[in-house]
Amino acid sequence: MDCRILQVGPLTERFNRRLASEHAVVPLWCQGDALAFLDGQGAGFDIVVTSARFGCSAAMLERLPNVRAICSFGVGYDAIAVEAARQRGIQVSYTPDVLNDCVADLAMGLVIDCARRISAADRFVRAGLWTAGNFPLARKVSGKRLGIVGLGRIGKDVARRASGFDMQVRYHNRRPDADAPYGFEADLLALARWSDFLVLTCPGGAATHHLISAPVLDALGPEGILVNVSRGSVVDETALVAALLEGRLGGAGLDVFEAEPQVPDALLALDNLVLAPHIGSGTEETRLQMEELVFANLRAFTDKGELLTPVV
Ligand code: 8YV
Repeated sequence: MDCRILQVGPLTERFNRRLASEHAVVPLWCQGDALAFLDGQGAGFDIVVTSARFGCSAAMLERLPNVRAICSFGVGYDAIAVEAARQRGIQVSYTPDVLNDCVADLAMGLVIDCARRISAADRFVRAGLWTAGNFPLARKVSGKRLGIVGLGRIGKDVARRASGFDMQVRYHNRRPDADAPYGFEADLLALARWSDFLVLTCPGGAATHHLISAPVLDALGPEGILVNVSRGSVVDETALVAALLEGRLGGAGLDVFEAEPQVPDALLALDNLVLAPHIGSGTEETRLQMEELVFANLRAFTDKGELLTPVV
């Protein structure tokens, strides 16, 4: 089937080139005002190719009357108007599973970096401070208590890694997972009080918006460490900044932010914080697998009208 594809934003050079060589593609980011362009040309597209970052808003979808599939690069689909798509029978695919390892690896990296202060120690050595005295003692990781908010596929991979560090693991979900060998905590505040480390691996979107509020941060407390590899929207960032500045929270490892790539200035000045620029899935190996999965979905749709990894 010949399909006209609207690509919402650029991915890797390799991906952009391959997509353009295999399909008739229009790059939306090169068309000036996106909605004005779609007002005129939107009816000409059958498939949208996008990513977790660029998404596909309801306003865009309204201007794409003939679109039948949205193929997204990424596991999060909070930026895609999934409900509007469902109502119109538009299929949506994403790239689950292939990035679990890398996101879970980064979560553990942030846990260890926050506790052992590897990044801060690196800054200490580079600043020539070692000759003047020893680096302050840090905090142990092995054997500590790790709470997981959102025990999905990535959360389970974090839990397995934490078990390898002899950590105790408990989790908070909307419902207990009968197959999970970890303690379920229905009360998020109780989980935060129990945890030395609270790791966020839940989806973004309206259901989890500001789930991590001032009371949760206070429950985690001045020795507690928050690690966020899910979405910036899950944390009330203003409350987080205040808790860190006032010493009510021990530290944080953040890969995601509310208005990324903007990071609040107040965070940049703090040393009990590890900041990463949304690199959870950002390895050569994983990004290649994510790309391949987008192309496999496109092929399945153009050949058989069915997506391989649909959002359900
Ligand atoms: C993005 C992510 O896909 O998968 C997700 O949900 O947040 C990342 O892996 C990546 O930043 C490209 O948008």
